Amino acid sequence: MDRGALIVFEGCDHSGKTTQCKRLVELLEQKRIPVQQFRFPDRTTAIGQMINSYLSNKQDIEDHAVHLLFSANRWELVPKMKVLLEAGTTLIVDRYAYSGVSFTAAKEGFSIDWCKQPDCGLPRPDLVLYLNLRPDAAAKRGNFGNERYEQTDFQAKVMKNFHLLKESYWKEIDADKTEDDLAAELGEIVLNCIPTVRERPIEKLWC
Ligand code: NYM
Ligand code: MG
Repeated sequence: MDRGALIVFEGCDHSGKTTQCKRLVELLEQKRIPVQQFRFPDRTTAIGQMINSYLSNKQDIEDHAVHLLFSANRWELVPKMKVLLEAGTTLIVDRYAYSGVSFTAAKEGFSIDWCKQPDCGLPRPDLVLYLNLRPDAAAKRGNFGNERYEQTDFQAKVMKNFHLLKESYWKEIDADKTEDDLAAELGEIVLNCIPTVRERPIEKLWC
């Protein structure tokens, strides 16, 4: 049985990740390619609900502890992700461990290296689509909301961290274009990627 591809979207807020994930799922469905969408944090689980109350400022959680909760929220979905991948379903994932590391490492006293440890061994994406948007272009797309981390100076640190995490299987995409143009560009990249992973084993992230 040919496996599906694990495709992750990363990028700063307002870069268009969520919209483009949805467009991509629609495209694959149209082409009858088995696909399922994931998003992290997945706020529907018990751990995800703790993360949600933290992000919406209803609850304070110590910085190391919340980092581990974000990671645990990925690990709890791994069995489901693996079953789907092995059954030939392509997964389109809105944020992953790179957001986990980039956001926590933007806080005082956290190294990139420490932040990576809990996510070591997660299924390694076949492709990371990093949507790159300058902060001024992102700002034009709307104001930040009220969630924790949604401040310009913090986001600038997050963006620097993302750039430190780039690997060979990342594609950096200029997101400063129309939704349709971006969707067409991403669609082509993903349709080319899926057939190339069919017989490749699923690798482990950061180890
Ligand atoms: N975030 C997301 C983290 O701090 N660590 C993580 O591991 C992940 C996956 O949560 N500001 C942050 C990034 C976002 C926030 O994400 C919620 P979204 O995509 O707005 O639901
Ligand atoms: Mg958000």
